[in-house]
Amino acid sequence: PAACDLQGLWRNELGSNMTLLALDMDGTFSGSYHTAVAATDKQILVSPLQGALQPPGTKGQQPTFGFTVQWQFADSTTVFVGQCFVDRRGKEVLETAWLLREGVPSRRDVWKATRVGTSVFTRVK
Ligand code: B9F
Repeated sequence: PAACDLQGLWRNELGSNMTLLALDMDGTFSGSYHTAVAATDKQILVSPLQGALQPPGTKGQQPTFGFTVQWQFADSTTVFVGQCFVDRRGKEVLETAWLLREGVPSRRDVWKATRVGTSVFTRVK
């Protein structure tokens, strides 16, 4: 199969949408993230992301990547790491894991500051 292309519009199992822009020369990229869920009363805002893609090796064309989302409506940051897989029909999926760090008022609250999960993105466009 052809190499995975990160650029485009992706959606995960929660209904969150993200747009990844074209890669820079060095494999870094930017984009935007529109989360479908937030567990807060604050209004959800589309938030910027910055990432880096590992160049695909000579054999595998299913590269790993990471990106950081800087939430615009909370003192919180989510990082995603993942790998882009392409099946024989050319369908791409991003298999990811994430860590969400919530801003807490003091070190006493650090124990509850991190959430973890996995997420699968499929291409919308
Ligand atoms: O809901 C998060 C938040 C941080 C502090 C107040 C609200 C920000 C959005 C996170 C979205 C996550 C999910 N969306 C998605 O597509 S990122 C991983 C999941 N995948 C209250 C305190 C900490 C969380 C909620 Fe908050």
